[in-house]
Amino acid sequence: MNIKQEILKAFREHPDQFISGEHLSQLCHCSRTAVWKHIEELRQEGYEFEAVRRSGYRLVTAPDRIAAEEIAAGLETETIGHTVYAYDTVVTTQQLAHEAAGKGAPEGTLVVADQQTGGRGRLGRVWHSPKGTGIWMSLILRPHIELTRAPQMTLLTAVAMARAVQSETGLEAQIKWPNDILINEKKVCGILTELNAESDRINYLVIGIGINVNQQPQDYPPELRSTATSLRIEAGQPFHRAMLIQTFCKQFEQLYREYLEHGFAPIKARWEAYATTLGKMLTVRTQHTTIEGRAVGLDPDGVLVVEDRDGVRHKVYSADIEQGANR
Ligand code: BT5
Repeated sequence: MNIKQEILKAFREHPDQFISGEHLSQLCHCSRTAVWKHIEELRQEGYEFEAVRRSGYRLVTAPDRIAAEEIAAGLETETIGHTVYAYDTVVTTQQLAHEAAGKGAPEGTLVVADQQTGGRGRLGRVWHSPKGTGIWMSLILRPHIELTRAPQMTLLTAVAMARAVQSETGLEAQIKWPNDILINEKKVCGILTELNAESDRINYLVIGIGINVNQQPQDYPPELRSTATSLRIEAGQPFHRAMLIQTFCKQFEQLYREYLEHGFAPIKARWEAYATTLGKMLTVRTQHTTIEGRAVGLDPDGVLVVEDRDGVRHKVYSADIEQGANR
């Protein structure tokens, strides 16, 4: 951590409190002049401090930036989010994460951008990623799991994000199989899991996560207005994106550890608690066929099981689903 990160961390740990220049200089192992210089720099970047003689400084507001030091200050994880590459504008964080992983970026590395000009969804679809509003990030992982288990990571990520949303905003999130998070039936987050593998060994996974945080309705193109939402639209207030990233990292790390130690079963149970898909009538479109039926559950590996009108059960590994009324 550099001095600026140490300073921000100290303020995050003591919200609304004054911290003396003396104390900050001890924490950061630097002179009081250096503390003052860094606080001035932070002010230039949009942080607002109140300074009171003899009491010290108090952080009044932090800008909604997703810079690496903003994510590092107050991050409570051991690996997830410890290395962060933060950018203003990129084509897609997925590509940059693949490149970083190819060069040996460690497990838990996050690539984050303020804007994507070529954000992508599954099957070459477009992910709308306007500037300064959402979180567009890709997480690099190197799990020792079989290739066929990779889709479970999408489900795990969805649970981690649903929990993070709930704890940061109080909003109730639901998961639509396999990769959507909904609030009040509108899409607030999408997940795209990509992998690099040799024979049946995973070299690395890149989990792309796009979450709409501070968009207003007019920020969406017309074709998304009836299906997409943001945390701000749902809660009626903006949120600090770096804090949501920190909470997500913490939730993710807990679930990921549980998964590596105990397998998919505990994740499955948690996923089911958030699922909006189960028990519903669905139209399931895979690359080869369309099935209409009721979602009866996940099998132990996380594959969706759909029962059609003739009572035949189909295992659905990857598809788009449209949800209908309860049978
Ligand atoms: C997804 O695909 O939902 C996966 C989205 C992953 C985005 C992240 S952002 C960081 C990383 N870098 C990338 O380039 N991608 C990842 P899919 O299930 O195929 O859904 C795509 C569909 O969602 C589109 O066809 C639109 O209908 C809709 N959509 C696009 N942008 C949206 C947005 N911002 N909010 C809600 N819905 C959106």
